Amino acid sequence: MEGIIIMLTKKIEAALNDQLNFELYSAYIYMAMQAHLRFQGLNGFANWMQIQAQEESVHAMGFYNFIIDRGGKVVLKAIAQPKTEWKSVLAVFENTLEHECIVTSRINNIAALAESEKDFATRNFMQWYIGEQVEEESNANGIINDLKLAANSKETLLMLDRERAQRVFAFPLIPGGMKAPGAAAP
Ligand code: OFO
Repeated sequence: MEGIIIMLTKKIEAALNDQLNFELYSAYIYMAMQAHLRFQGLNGFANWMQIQAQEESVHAMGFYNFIIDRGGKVVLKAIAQPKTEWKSVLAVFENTLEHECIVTSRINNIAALAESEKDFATRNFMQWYIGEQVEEESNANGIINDLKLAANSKETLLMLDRERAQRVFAFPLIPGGMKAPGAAAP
């Protein structure tokens, strides 16, 4: 059996390619939110979104590399156009949370599919994303709570904006999905 890769089923390969596209779509959404926030002069929140978009690109590459490692074919599809306007900063982050909940249910569906197909390598790979989604939802929720507490206070909004300027990019190390230059193997 040496040298033989246990191939992905067509069903799993399609689901992983769809999620690769959805992660790129996530990056695109957060880039659109970043552009909107920059336009409003909220550079701290925009910084938070820029890092969010960078993380999503790495999440996408995780799927990309995993598909290849399992002997599958990566198929890139068109990325849907994101929204360009939101009525408030709160609306931006409510939209973020809403989007992350959709991502969570998609990730769970792939994990469930992998279990039903007895593809335990894919099931294991999805575990990192399951954990990541807990963090993604909690981060968005935390910012929503802060923004609700700020209510209509411009001073508090500016303070929250400055806080978000502190966020720095940390390369997400996805077990089984990392081939990016400079990324240490986990
Ligand atoms: Fe990829 O975690 Fe957000 O979408």
